[in-house]
Amino acid sequence: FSHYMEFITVTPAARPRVALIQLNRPKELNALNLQLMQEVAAALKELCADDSVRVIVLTGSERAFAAGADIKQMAGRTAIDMLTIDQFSTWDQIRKTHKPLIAAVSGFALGGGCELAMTCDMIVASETAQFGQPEIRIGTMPGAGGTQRLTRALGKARAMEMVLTGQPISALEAERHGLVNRVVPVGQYLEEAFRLAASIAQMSPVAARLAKESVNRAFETHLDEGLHFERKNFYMTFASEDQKEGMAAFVEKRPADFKGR
Ligand code: CO8
Repeated sequence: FSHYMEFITVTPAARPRVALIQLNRPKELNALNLQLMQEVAAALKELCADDSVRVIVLTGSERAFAAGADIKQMAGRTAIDMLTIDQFSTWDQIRKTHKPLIAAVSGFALGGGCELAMTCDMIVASETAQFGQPEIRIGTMPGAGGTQRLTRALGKARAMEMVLTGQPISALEAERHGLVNRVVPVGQYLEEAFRLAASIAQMSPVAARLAKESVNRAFETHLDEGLHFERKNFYMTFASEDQKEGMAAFVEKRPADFKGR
């Protein structure tokens, strides 16, 4: 089934075990107003609680993944308005989604749109995708992780150039620098994202959750602490039925049937 919020469309069973969230504010190129972001966070929460969903794909339209924060909504705000609105608590909820989250990006991924794509675990891009942080051109700067995530992905010099000039990069450049997983023709980006999602959806959701947490940890801590964290999560997989099933299936030369227990 499919249910509708005002600015997004959620399809819990878009593919077997794969849900789709589509940003759906086409006239504004999916500009991310506060309500849209709250809808995304609420949808993710619901999909995370649904055992039939193992992987989530987040997409926009062919023309725009998202053209950034809603400039018209932000234009008159004061610093204290921004502080009290505290929109980034919504972003923090999105970031903490424990199921694998894949962005399927076509067209504009600018400002908050680029940051939203980078908040996902992986990015599948169409050839027409462009990634940029144009905030400097409107007298501000990235606020939802752009200066941090671009710098980690592209290195200082390139991130600095993007953030200080506002000049976007193409999908192919983004792929070359490891910002996106792959680039495909525009007619195929969503299918390709579903294909990637389906391959992950076959795995143990317990192992996927612990592995995702561990990879993310690499960005948050030093090596010794990261290795320690990884080891604990690795041990924890041995508490799952899925680990027993996975290894038994290997020995018995049959496909594994992971239950998420
Ligand atoms: N906010 C509000 N409306 C927008 C936005 C936006 N970010 N982007 C596009 N729109 C609207 C346009 O105003 C226009 O509406 P209307 O028809 O009513 O005038 C409609 O979408 C179509 O846009 P254009 O006519 O401009 O379409 P073009 O094809 O000529 O240009 C562009 C497309 C290049 C994407 C252009 O629209 C543009 O430059 N948009 C703004 C991009 C931008 O600066 N983004 C950064 C915003 S700031 C930001 O993201 C801060 C992030 C930190 C916090 C994150 C919290 C969410």
